[in-house]
Amino acid sequence: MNKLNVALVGYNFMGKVHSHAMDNVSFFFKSELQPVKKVIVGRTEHLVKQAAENFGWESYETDWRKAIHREDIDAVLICSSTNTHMEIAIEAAAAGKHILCEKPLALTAVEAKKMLDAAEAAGVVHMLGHNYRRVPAICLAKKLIDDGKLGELYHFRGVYLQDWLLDPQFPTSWKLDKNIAGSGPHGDLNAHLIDLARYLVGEVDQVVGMEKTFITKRPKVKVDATLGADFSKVKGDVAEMVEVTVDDTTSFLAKFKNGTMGTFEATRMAGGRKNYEQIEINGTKGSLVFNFEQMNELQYWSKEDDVEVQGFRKILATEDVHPYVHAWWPPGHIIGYQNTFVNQLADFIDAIRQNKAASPNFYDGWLNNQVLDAVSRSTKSLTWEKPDHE
Ligand code: SOE
Repeated sequence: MNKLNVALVGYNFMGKVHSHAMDNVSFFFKSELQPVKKVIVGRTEHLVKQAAENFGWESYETDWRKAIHREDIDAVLICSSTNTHMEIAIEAAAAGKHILCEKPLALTAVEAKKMLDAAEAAGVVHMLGHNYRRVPAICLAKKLIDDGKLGELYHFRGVYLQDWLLDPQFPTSWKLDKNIAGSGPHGDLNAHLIDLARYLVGEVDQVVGMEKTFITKRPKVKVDATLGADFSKVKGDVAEMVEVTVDDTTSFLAKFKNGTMGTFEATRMAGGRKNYEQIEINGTKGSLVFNFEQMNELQYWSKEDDVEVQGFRKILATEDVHPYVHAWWPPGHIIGYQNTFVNQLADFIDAIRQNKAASPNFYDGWLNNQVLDAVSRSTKSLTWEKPDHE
């Protein structure tokens, strides 16, 4: 059994879910290449030390450069804030390490292109962490579309709704700082919708959008409060009020190159919506609906069904014929959020083992960043913008 020695940069939510994937991938996906949790990286020593213990990493490091330049490291998982992605990825590529980077790839398309160029020049495997492509129901949607079951596509309708910022007293965090995150739910959530749209429908030609920050100042507290933080514990600990420099919501219209019309909406202010990522695609012959809150299901309507029984049918993507399912449980036994990261890691390892391109990769990340940037430009120019203007 060959070993793939891994360094993980970041130890919060994404660091945790990628650590979980590292623990489980070899158990469920048999491969000649077995990943090893060598070193986890974070700036704050006592926290990264704790994370190393909790998540079972062999060692920890407070300087990412030291970790990625270690001779024994083969691959780097980048799960730190968006503003750090470019520097780490470029240096990791130059050091010959394979890279799996969280989304959005970079703060801007210009940065993303530099990452792509560096990874291609070094000849390393590069992958972008859009885990929702690894949901069996989404893979099934892709197959149905590719098989022509929807006919010519008319509409893509995507919403990604969360509500964790609804309370104006919810503290600020790096995710609300434009210099660190690039944007708010636009880069955090629309990036996922754009990825699914590019995967299922095709390339985006033009966009026009609007964005708004409803709560312009939020309390700064001594701990970083992001999704999942126990707000009740940090509420009394306010140091000062600081400006929110990202959007609370961004919506946009898109025209795809193949003529499909798209609408997108991402927000953290939709009360009652937790991780409501829903896409609907309508074509000449059929329609599909997927919602991550019921991630094992795909709704399919076919115009070719007898009229008297026509209606959306709920397909459970839990059978051996559906991608990834064979690796998990017997048919009908559902999977969850964390499993998508295991599936993703299995594909990353496979790409390394076979020395082939991963998908989505930094090229996809570059195109995704272009769409994000074009939408942001259009919110200022108040006109249609083309993603390929960077
Ligand atoms: C927070 O909004 C977040 O964790 C995103 O960063 C993830 O990409 C998304 O999958 C769930 O929500």
